[in-house]
Amino acid sequence: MSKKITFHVQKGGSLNGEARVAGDKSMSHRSIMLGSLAEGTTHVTGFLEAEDALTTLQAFRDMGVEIEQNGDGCLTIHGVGKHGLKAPKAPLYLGNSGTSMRLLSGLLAGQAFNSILTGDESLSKRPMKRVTEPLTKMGADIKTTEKGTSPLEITGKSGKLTGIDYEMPMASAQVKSCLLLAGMYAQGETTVTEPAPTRDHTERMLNGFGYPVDVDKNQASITANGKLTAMTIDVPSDISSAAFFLVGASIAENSNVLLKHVGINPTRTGVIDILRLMGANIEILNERTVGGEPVADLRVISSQLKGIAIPEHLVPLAIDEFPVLFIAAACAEGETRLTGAEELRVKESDRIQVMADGLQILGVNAEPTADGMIINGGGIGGGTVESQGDHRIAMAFAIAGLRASAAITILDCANVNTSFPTFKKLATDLGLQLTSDES
Ligand code: SPQ
Repeated sequence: MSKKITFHVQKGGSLNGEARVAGDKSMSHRSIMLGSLAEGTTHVTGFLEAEDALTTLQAFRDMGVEIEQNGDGCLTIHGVGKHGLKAPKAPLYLGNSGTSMRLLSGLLAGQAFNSILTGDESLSKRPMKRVTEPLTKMGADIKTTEKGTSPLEITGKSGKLTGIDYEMPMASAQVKSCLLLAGMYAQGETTVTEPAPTRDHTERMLNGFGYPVDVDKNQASITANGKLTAMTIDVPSDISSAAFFLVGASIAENSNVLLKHVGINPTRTGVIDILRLMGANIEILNERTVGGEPVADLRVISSQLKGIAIPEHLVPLAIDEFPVLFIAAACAEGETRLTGAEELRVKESDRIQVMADGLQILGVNAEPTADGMIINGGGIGGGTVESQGDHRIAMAFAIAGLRASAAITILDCANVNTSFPTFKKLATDLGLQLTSDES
């Protein structure tokens, strides 16, 4: 049986000092995938050595790729080329990681071997038809459960996929990336149109590896005519992990935190825009470009936040930050209203319902809606809340302790290790009064 971790956070305190948070999870996954398909040896620094990205790493080892872990986020990937993957001997287990499963389904659909993708309880409930339906239109053969969930049984259709022109019904970087990876093995062109901008790390990294992807407004197109040439990748810190401290230092009195080397790709910075609209004091310092991705240091100082109607165009640009943004809203003056965020219901947990349940236990006036939440700020009380095994919810409620009127206990926190294993250490070093126990 896997161990259960409980977080205990004392009320109050402030956050002060400097931190470099964990490497970007989305880019870490993609560095393994594209580095494996490249010709030559790819060196990665800043790789996120956390469970999600490590399941991707293991999956590629299981498909015959030699990957050296040299410690401290440094990897050497001995690429096997676009057609060099080998059949895995057993089903590929992808743990809690939606990104691994959805991107791999596209990549594996066009291989010369069959594969099976499985995951943990949470991943086994997440919708996969959003990828299997368009892949089927391309000629892929993928079986899901009747509910459209994993395990995914993929019959490799090497040389038999055909490009499509696909308009995504939802703004999803995972669906877009899945189809672009399948398009690398399809006859003709594959074009994906997104209803709103989503993270573009796949497109940027493919171009970095020398594989042509055409991006025109909200469309990305790819063909099978290309190859990946090994490169060096410096993965910046994950803005989704930095977000806990952007909110924490904003809501806690007398706080002043400098977050170093954070990725500020414009498809990821919605959290900064939303917090600034709420009155947060966040400075973007020392902007630079590292390996084709914009990076900066972020200084955040305490401020009294105010409630806002969150502009819908910012929702996909901050999609993973809403659990902690709900904590910011609970500490803000007045009403915060989120709409257009129904995608939150199909993440590692139903992030609208689970956050609303926890906030209500803590005495916050939070009303879940079909596509968002209405929160009337006015302070946070103490109590015991469930994270439902969702890493981002566990960390969001830990941050809530900074403004709570009593201690908060958070259940089922082991999955913090999927994205941010150093969270507890960094948070306590900065001043959060957080302890944990295991059972
Ligand atoms: O990998 P997973 O489990 O789907 O992770 C999450 C997260 O909170 O860490 C979502 F729950 O991030 C996704 C993100 O929500 C990572 C991602 C990517 O790397 O492409 C894209 C987003 O998902 P989607 O479905 O909106 O494309």
